Amino acid sequence: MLNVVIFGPPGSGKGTQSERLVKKYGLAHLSTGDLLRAEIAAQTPLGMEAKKLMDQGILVPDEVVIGMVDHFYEKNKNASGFLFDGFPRTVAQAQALDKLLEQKNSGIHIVLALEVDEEELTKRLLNRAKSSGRTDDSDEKIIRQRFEVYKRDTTPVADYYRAQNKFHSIYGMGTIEEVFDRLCQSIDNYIQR
Ligand code: B4P
Repeated sequence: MLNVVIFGPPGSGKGTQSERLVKKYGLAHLSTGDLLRAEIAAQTPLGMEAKKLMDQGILVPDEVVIGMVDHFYEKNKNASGFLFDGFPRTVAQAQALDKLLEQKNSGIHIVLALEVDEEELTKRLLNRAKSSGRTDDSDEKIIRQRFEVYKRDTTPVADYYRAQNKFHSIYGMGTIEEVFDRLCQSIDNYIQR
């Protein structure tokens, strides 16, 4: 079993790279952003509540996200491994994930953190807004708010995994293929060690 976390600020390429990584390594793709957007599209009460927060660039409450992750994990429990994309985003989520995996006699093996500067992140998000229609991408003020939330709530997650010796920093600038190659190199090194 291989359980990977892909980590990084908004627009760093987590979703983009995850799509490729799950194909190459045969992993189940758990994207909390995609799960939340599916709830919004289905107009569920959870989705309606989440939309209000996401449109402001704020995180959805931990208990809501953890509940969704539990459900996804149960549905895919026979998978040969998971790629966690955009989750965990807080230390409480990281602790809940460790607990969930522990119950299944498993754990996180490797955390890959994409490093991209803010100017490039803003460019990518504004560019995505043109085709995705995502409200959280279209306004620079909301984008800045997402960066602030990331620094305040999500960067402590990096220390959480550093303390477990699982954290790997990956240079996330350059083409999608170049970044993909760097990610694969880290995973392959882990598998072969
Ligand atoms: P997410 O859906 O997780 O997404 P993201 O952080 O916006 O983007 P990602 O890093 O995946 O970027 P992508 O590859 O698409 O989160 C959205 C919101 O959901 C959060 O703000 C929060 O409110 C909520 N949420 C999600 N998970 C949560 C959790 N666990 N707890 C609480 N709340 C949660 O790349 C962006 C763009 O860049 C794309 O257009 C892509 O084509 C482009 N791109 C990618 N790599 C590139 C490269 N190398 N060069 C040029 N362009 C590139």
